[in-house]
Amino acid sequence: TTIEHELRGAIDRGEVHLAFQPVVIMPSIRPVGAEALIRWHHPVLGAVRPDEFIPIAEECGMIAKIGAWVLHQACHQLSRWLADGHDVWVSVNVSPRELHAAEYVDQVADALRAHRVPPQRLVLEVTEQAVAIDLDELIKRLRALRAIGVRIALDDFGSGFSSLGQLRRLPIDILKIDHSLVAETEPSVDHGLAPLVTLAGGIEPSGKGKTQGGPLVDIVVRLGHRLGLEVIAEGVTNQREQAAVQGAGCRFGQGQLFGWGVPAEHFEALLDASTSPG
Ligand code: G
Ligand code: G
Ligand code: G
Ligand code: MN
Ligand code: NA
Repeated sequence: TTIEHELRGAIDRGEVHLAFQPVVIMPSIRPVGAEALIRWHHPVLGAVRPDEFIPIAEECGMIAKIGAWVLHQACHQLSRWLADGHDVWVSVNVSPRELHAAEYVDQVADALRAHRVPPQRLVLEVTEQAVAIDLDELIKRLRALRAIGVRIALDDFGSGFSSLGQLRRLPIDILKIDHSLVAETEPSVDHGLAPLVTLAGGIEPSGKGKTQGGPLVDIVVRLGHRLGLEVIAEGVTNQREQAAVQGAGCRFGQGQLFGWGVPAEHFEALLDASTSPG
């Protein structure tokens, strides 16, 4: 395809960059991390979405080169922010194909070393699709990655295939709740009880009564905490959803309400603004 052909030179031509989407702690909404998201702007094709080109890169064997580039860019930015004194982490998305490659663990260790990044500042996001390939193989690979000190997040949890039994076996640190479960949250009727949610940071309850999570969000947050995991709600698009996931006990959020992916300089400005006095 045209995309496959053009993708081969995209990195060398400088058409690719990373956007950083803030992960915030609630309710203060301070940015504490960022998810690195690849962006490709082709001079003729325009913006090509990763949904479109990542699967092609996986098929044609280019994902290793792209993944290595993402890892180095992410570590490069992270090292600068840490040097500036920011308390921040960065996550990158890892495709199942990358995880499958025997040399992947060494590549991660090399990137950390090259940029002098403390391993625990890097988070690798793996999806339920990786679980579908070979669970035992995946567990081995994740153990090896955690042994070098990086943290592992299970991405898009609740969107797909993995069973609760599999979740319990996975050596992970963070659970990212899929936006579909977050969108399920809805305001409940007022039973005249005291609100369970402490609304702060200028948030107003929408309508009367407390805002409740959908049943699945409540259960998944509790499950995550029970397994000793940090939990991040993804795809938070409005204040009602924020109040709902907070009410469910979720401490971290990501999504349109807190900001889309932005260039590194913009994310740096957000970090600076959140740590400046006053
Ligand atoms: O950012 P956006 O919504 O366009 O991302 C679409 C999909 O592409 C998401 O599933 C996301 O995880 C994936 N994606 C974004 N950046 C990367 C990347 O650097 N590597 C891989 N493997 N997937 C990515
Ligand atoms: O699959 P993954 O979780 O990695 O996908 C991340 C992508 O989700 C981001 O690249 C971004 O484009 C998209 N995204 C981020 N925040 C929101 C949101 O609030 N709503 C929706 N619909 N998509 C979001
Ligand atoms: O940034 P721009 O004006 O091109 O955004 C166009 C639309 O896409 C808007 O509705 C915006 O909310 C949404 N959007 C912006 N950035 C992202 C992104 O990174 N991922 C996704 N899925 N949607 C985005
Ligand atoms: Mn992700
Ligand atoms: Na997701």
